[in-house]
Amino acid sequence: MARTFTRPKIALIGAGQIGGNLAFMAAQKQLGDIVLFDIPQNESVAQGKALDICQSSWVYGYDAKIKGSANYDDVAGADVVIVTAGLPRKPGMSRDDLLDTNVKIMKDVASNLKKHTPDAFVIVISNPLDAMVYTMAKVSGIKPSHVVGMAGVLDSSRFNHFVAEKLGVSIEDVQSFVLGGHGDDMVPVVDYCSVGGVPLAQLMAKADIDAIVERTRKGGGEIVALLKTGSAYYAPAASAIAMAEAYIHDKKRVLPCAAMCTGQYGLKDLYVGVPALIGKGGVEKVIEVKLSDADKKALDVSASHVKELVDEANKRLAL
Ligand code: TXD
Repeated sequence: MARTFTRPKIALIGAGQIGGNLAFMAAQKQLGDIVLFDIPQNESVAQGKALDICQSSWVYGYDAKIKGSANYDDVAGADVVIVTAGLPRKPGMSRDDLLDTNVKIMKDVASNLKKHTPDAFVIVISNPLDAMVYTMAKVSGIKPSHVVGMAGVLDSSRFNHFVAEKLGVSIEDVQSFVLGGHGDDMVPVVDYCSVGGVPLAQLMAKADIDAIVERTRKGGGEIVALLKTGSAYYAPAASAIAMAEAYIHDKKRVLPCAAMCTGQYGLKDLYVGVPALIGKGGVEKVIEVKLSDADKKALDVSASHVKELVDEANKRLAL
């Protein structure tokens, strides 16, 4: 019996700034066929972006079916779903300020994914991230290994860029990860940051490291203030694509993601940023690392903020 091969199907829920870039990046990497989905009043934008990306295919040499839609029938059966549905921040807003509006949107999306893509690997990007990924898992009922939040890859990538820029080294040789919530109390774990295998603390003064930690924590707000009309989209899209690729190609990557903790780091039944092993089984393992007392305390503070956000989301879901 000849084997039949089909390309993976990737559904992008939200065809805005990040959604459009997700579609273009996924096409260029030939990750699969793509459905760019948005609400009916924005369906033509989704269709226009999909058509524009199709018309780039000859230049880049990618083969993929790319469709814009506002009909969940086109999303049905997707292998990977990446969710950016929701409002972005404007200057002066915190990620938490988005909770009221975005939890309603996430409930709508999650209800549809429960029906149309119950077996998909779902990557949530919408803010406030830690509450949105929790809402997705709770409402969709999709198993926790297949519901994950994108934040740590972005935050670690920001940290790594600042380190590479300060030291004048290749970004390829900087490794680090960020734990905790996607907020101003996130925890870049400096003890585990290395440059070409050399611990960062041997290469950079503490004051400079502290400045990079602070700039990373405020990295999203820095871009919101510069753009004035929304938040970052290139690096968030690239970060989510790395996670999707790890799943589609069973790469067993170890990436910082908002994953369900079931006791790791002393955290139970909470989505929080941790090192996660991602392969064809989704989040196949949450990796626990030894933390200094200071970093453990900082993680506990960040996790308590996540818990507060989740409590607020639950109040709204109960309405
Ligand atoms: O690291 C991270 N996780 C963050 C996440 C990094 C940057 C941005 N972060 C958040 O992603 C941001 O605060 C927003 O909550 C989301 C999406 O940001 P984006 O910049 O892409 O916002 P846009 O351009 O406004 O796009 C959102 C799209 C828009 O086209 C809406 O029409 C659509 O979402 N939308 C919906 N799509 C489907 N279903 C529903 N219900 C819906 N409601 C709005």
